[in-house]
Amino acid sequence: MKDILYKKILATGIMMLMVLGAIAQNPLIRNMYSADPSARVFGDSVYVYPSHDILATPGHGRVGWFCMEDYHVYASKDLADWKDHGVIVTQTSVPWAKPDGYSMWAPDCIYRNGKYYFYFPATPDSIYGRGFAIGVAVADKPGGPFMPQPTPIKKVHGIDPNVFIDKDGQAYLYWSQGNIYGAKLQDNMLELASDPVIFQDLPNKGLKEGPYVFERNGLYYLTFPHVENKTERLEYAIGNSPLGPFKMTGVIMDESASGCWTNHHSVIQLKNQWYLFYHHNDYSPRFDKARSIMADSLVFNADGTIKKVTPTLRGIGITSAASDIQVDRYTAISDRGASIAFLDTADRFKGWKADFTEAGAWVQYNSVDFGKKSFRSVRVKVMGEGANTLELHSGSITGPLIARVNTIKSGEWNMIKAPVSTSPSGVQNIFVVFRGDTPLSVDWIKFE
Ligand code: FUB
Repeated sequence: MKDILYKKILATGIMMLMVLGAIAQNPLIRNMYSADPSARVFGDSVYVYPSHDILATPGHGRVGWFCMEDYHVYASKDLADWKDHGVIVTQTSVPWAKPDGYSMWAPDCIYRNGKYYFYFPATPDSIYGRGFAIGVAVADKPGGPFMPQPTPIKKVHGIDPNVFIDKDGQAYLYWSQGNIYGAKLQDNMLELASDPVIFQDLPNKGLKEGPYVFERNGLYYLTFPHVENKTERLEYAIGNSPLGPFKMTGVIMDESASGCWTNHHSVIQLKNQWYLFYHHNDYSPRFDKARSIMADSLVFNADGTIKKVTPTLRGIGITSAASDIQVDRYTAISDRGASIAFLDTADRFKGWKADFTEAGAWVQYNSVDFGKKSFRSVRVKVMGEGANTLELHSGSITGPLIARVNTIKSGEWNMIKAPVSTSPSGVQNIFVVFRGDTPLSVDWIKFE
């Protein structure tokens, strides 16, 4: 009986995890905080191994500081549906870590010879020294279960492990502790095969951490967060080999507008597109140790340099026209008369709404998939102080009219249905244009 109950609870849990999918916008994780995303392409899926920020309470971590006790892993085949595969490592399951360290900072994971190696920092038991040590947990599948090794990696003290395997099969471990370090890994992936080197020629002033190395067209990119001014921005250096020397080349992402002190990232290529995964504190604007992971496209110039990435709430997934299209997570917005605000400041995980105040204001939302079928109507979730009109266009503000929606005066959210005049096909950028004169809030739109 107990068994049946347990199975039912497990099945419900799994169902709930599946329901968390269908996101397709930033932040990628919407029911908890997440940071330091290490994204990897394993088979036909992208797996993301982030840190898991929680809020410290007296006796559980240091109040007002980073607080992390476990790791989850998320996976997606289409960059739109992200599924939580659950907890893979906890501070109490690591033999060498302090069980109440709450310091499971930025991790990484890599595949080699049929096994998945998950690298993570934590506060070790005092016999392994002070500060941070880095350990490994090993699994047969990218979603775990991961088995932590009994001891941390020898000669490695610091945070933010990153692993890179070169074309010749040699694996390298990178980490940070003020400076950025690198060393060869043995074939077993559990021990160093060379003495650590400190990368020179990187900025001397301002904290550097979170190294992430990748190779493209024979160039080796050492990318890392660095405090050039007040908070971290993502920078990169290029070299001809995995251990450098690396020459400072540029900035991948500027400091966050919200003032989040940290950023931490990873870079992947999926099919022909490159992506940058990073974090900001969108769900927690007043406390930057409660962060959320994001992803945006990354583009290279012909000479191999990287174009600066602008963070967006739109993110990277294609959104089905038949799902809730959260237009507040826009691609672009008019200079005046349109803005976004939290739906509920007491529960920011509920997300945002788009507020329109001036006729002609608009938001652009890219990559909506209308497929091949013809949509007949659109539903819009709105609330407004008067009757207004919204126009939905495809391609541009003056592009083909998809629908005209007449809203009603109401202090509560209403679902307004309107006929579709021209149903677009394929993947389209849509524009929501406000044609009213009293404030109107829009939560989402959905085609039927
Ligand atoms: O998440 C804790 C620490 O903040 C990471 O290890 C750093 O890279 C920074 O993101």
